[in-house]
Amino acid sequence: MTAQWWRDAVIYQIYPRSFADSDGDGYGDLPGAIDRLQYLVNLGVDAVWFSPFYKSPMADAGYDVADYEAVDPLFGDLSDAERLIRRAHELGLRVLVDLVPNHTSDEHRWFQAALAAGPGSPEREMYLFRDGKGPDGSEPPNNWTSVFGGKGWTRLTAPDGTPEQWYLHLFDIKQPDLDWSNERVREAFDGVLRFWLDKGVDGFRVDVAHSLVKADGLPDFDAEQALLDGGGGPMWDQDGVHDIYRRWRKVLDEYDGDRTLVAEAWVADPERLALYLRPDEMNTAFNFQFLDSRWDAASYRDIITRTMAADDAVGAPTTWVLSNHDVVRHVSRFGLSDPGSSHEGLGIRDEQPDNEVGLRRARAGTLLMLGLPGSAYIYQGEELGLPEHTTLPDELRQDPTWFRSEHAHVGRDGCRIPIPWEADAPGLGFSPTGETWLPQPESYRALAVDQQIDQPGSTWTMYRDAIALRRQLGLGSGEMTWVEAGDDIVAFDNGPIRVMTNVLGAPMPLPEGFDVVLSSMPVDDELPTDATVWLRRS
Ligand code: ISL
Repeated sequence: MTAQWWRDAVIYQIYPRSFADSDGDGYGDLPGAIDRLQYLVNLGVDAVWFSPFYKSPMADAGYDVADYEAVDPLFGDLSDAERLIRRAHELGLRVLVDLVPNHTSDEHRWFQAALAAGPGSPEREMYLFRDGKGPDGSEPPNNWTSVFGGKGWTRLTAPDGTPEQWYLHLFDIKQPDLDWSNERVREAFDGVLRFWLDKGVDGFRVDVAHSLVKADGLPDFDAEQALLDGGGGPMWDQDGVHDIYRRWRKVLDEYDGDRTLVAEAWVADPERLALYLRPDEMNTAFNFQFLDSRWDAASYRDIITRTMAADDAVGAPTTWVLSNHDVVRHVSRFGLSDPGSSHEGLGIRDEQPDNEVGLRRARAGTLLMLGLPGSAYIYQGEELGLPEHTTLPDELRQDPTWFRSEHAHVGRDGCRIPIPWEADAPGLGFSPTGETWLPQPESYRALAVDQQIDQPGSTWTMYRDAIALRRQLGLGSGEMTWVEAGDDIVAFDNGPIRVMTNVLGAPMPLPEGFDVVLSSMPVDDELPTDATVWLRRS
């Protein structure tokens, strides 16, 4: 593999509880994932990113970590994680793990020690405990809210029943925020990084990378004004956060083999996001502007141009992504009237998506994405064209965003359904007993892996061919130049390939002097609406 492999890699996100179950309890696990690594080799990806598999009470599906250096029994044990890393490397796959530094679980020993030690103790200073406002401290310390809904603060009660201090949680009540101005916290995470680097991981996906540092004094703020000002508020994207990543870069650089950091940072301004990618910080950051885009050619051209320019300015590659475990699957998103409204199941509550249109656009969007220079992320199941599960019974929902938003958001369970491996097996082959922690919709049967693998025209085969061709022709490290082809066409050259996506335009004749090497749907001499072609000069 090449040096700085992360510049043009295709990385596959495994959401462990929904990927493959080996022990029959209905939850995916690490041994199940190990058994399926060959599947990823066949698909042709370079690396795998695992969402958290650490010890956790699972209030936020593992993003509430109770021990960063232990595997939750739901997924296996530490020796399974070691075996996974070893086996992936034998197969030529790199491994990224998820790092959740903004908050711990309230069941983490650091938080438990902070509770026991009481106000003013060094243990409490690892988190953001504050006295409440008002004469009896009964008002929260400021007006911040939780991303998942409700107040951003919860008040403690002492063992004798008297109300006590409040602690900040930008997410669930069970996810107290750490105080990153505290050197003890920084040192503790140096240790966590080294623990996994020593085990051989190739890098980390950094959860909510833009939230670790909060503005001094934790000031009240006007959420609407902050949005108008282009920022999210005093808890997001503060300049001080960059010191942390400079420190981590140094830790990673102590290790050989191009270890990498990818930022999950919902920073809307591409120039601000690129600051995370300066040479002494992170290497890549998900381009969520691309994920959030309307199905609109001008919007794609604008986002691609601006992000690549901002990333080029700091010498970083752009990182493309269309789906992950937090957003409505892009087959269904593209089948909605406004694909931009994808977060926490928003937008899908009152409108059933048109998944037929959505799948056409999803395939077109994928060939657009994989034709661009930079790295790209694939979320498990998108290579099968899986839609969102939009008819989950409410009583089965598990995502805290559903509960905490008081059902205003349907939550993220619908994009986290267990993968269908075999059409005719119980539980679609997800687990040996047929158990699945969430039910699969009937539409998943025809989309199962065994129905699509190596089948001409299937979504799986399109992904495999695109990944192979992209590697063979060096598209990931290519130079792209825009081609003028009309308002509704996104068209560019990348090395020997011309990529053309017809976004809502009328069918258009293919340019002369080119052969089709790959297309998102069958084409003769016309490029249909909602389709992408990869062309090569004949
Ligand atoms: O903050 C946001 C918008 O500004 C959110 O979109 C937020 O960045 C996003 O929800 C963060 O997600 C990550 O952290 C969460 C976890 O629930 C998600 O699964 C994870 O991807 C808390 O750890």
